[in-house]
This record gives sequence, structure tokens and C-alpha cells, in this order.
Amino acid sequence: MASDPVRLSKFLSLVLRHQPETIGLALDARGWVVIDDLIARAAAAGTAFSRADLEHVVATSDKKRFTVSEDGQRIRAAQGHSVAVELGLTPREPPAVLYHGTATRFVEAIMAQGLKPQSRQQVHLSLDHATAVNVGRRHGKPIVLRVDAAAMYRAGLRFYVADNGVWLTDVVPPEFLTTA
Ligand code: HQG
Repeated sequence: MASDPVRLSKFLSLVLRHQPETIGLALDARGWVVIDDLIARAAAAGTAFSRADLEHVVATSDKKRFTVSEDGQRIRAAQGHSVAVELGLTPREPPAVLYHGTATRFVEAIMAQGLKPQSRQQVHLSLDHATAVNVGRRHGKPIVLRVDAAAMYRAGLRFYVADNGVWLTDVVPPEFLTTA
């Protein structure tokens, strides 16, 4: 049943971002696992799927959540980890403005403390307003914060682009945030 693409995608997110140990797997320092190991461990833990099932999920993932290595042997989550990983991304100059979608109930705390990665390794930012609305909706009534990425960059804060195009940074101090 895990070959249902949505279910398999959720399973892969769980294992590759948060709890690889639930199936006796460990991520390497950059978040990769060997696909054959993943398939074998998952099957032993009661979640059987084939290489073709996996490739289907990778290819059709709306957010391109998973990256297969160039040699085709390994897979990792592009971003969203709570497990400590060093994705090995190169710092990049961001667009002048990025967006962060959140829920209205978090805004007061965010404007006081800034954006923090919470349970994940980094803060996730969107290129466009519409994507940010969808990210925020996952948490409740959505609201979009405008991030002055150009000013952060000038101040020496670093930005990265995940394999799937999501912009990442460690924290966003409140002075770079406006509700817009
Ligand atoms: C909020 C999804 C209070 C933050 C999406 C967010 C994304 C604060 C929540 C990816 C805070 C954390 C990540 C502060 C931040 N006080 N609340 N100081 N700082 N927050 O899910 O960005 O579908 O960990 O605003 O598309 O919502 O899983 O982060 O609301 O790319 O592939 O704390 O997950 O992708 O929530 O989402 P999350 P996120 P997937």
C-alpha cells in the first residue's frame, strides 16, 4: 500500500527528514541514504515499495521534495530536515525580497523574536507571495511576511537554495521583516 504516491511521499519525508532510525537507517552527513538500503529497510519494517514506485514519487513530487544523486544510487530530502544535516549548499545572493508564509497567531512572536527554524535546521523562504500563502495555510489562517533579503545579505547573513529551489537561511531578525 505504501506505493500510493502520497503515502510513500509522506513516508519518505518522515524517514529522510525526521526519523531515519524508525526503520534502522542513518543519513550520511549530507542527508543521503543508499536507495537499495532504504528499500530493504523499509520492506523489513513493513513498508514495501519498489524502485519504480520511488522514482515515480521523486518525479511527480509537487515540491520536488527528494533528490536522487547523479549516479542514481542515493536519495535525500531536498530540505525540511529536523535531523542535523549539512546539505553542502553554496551561499547565494538572494533576490531583493523573499516571502515567508505563516499563521496569523505566530506573527506577534515572530515580529518580536524574528523567524527561527523551530524544529527544522533552517528557516524556509519562498520566492513568491502565492507559494508563501500555501506554506502558511498549513498552520492556520495564513499571513505572508516580507523579508528584506537584500538588506540581510548586505548585513552579512547567508542564504542558500535547496535542491528544489526553496530559499533557506539560518534566522531572520525582526528588523528585516514586514507584514505585507
Ligand atoms: C513559525 C513545507 C513563533 C514559522 C513548506 C512556521 C516549507 C515562529 C512554524 C517547509 C517563529 C514552523 C517548511 C517564532 C518561526 N515564533 N513561530 N519566533 N519563527 N515560526 O513547518 O516554513 O510540504 O517547520 O512561521 O512548503 O512552515 O513539508 O516551517 O509557521 O517549504 O515539503 O514556526 O515545509 O514543505 O513550521 O515550512 P515549519 P514552514 P513540505
